[in-house]
Amino acid sequence: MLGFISDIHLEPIENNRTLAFNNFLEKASDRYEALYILGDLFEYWIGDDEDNLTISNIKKNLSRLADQGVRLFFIHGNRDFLIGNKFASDTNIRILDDMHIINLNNKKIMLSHGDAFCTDDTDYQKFKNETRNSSWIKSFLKKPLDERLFIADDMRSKSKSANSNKPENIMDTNPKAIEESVIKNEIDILIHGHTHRPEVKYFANGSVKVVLGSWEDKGWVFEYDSNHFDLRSFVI
Ligand SMILES: [Mn+2]
Repeated sequence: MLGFISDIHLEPIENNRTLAFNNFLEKASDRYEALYILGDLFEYWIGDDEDNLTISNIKKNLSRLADQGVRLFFIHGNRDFLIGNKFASDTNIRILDDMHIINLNNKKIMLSHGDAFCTDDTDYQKFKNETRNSSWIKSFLKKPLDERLFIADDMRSKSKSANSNKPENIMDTNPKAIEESVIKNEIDILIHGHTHRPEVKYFANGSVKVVLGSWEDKGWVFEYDSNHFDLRSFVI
C-alpha cells in the first residue's frame, strides 16, 4: 500500500503533532511500501544546516523507515521549499518535482503540494516567484542561521496578517486550474495538500481529486493500493 501525507507543520517543540507524527513513522513500515510527503512537513525550513531536537528525531525516524525498506518521497511545500540534498541524503528520501506523475496499475497519479493551483492569490504567487529563484535562495542560505530564522519569522507573521485579510476563496485552489491540469495530463487521481480542506472529489470524467488534511486535531493519510483507496483521519 502507498501512503500520502502533507501539512504536518512540525515545529521545534514537542507538541501533539510531533508526537503523533513520530508515532506514525514508527509504525509506518507495517502498512506502507512507500510514503509520499507532499510538502509542509515542517512549519518552516531555513536550510539543511539547522539542527534541533525535532529535526534530528524526524531525520532518525525517516532514515530508519528507509532502512526498513519503505521508499520515501518528498515534494516541497511553501513552508519547507528550502529542504535540500543534505536532508534528502540524511533521510534517504527522494525529492520529486511538484506535479510529479506516477504510473501505477494503469492509473496516472499526479502529486503536488497544491499551492501552484491557488492562482487567484496573485500576491502569494508573486511572492513565490520572487523567493523560488536560485539567486534569492543562494543569498538567503549564505546568511547566518540567526538572521535566516529572523527573516523566516518575519515572513510567517507577514503572511499570517495578509491571509487574515483575504477572502477564504482567494486562498483555495482554482477549480479551473485543477481541471485543466487533470484533463491535459489525463490524470486519474490528483493528490495535493496545502489548503487544509480535506476532501475526495469526483469529476464528471471519472477522475478523482484528493485533498489531504493538515495535522491539527487529527492526522490525515491517503492510502492507495491496487483495489481500494481511502482518505483516512485519526485523532492525535
Ligand atoms: Mn502549504
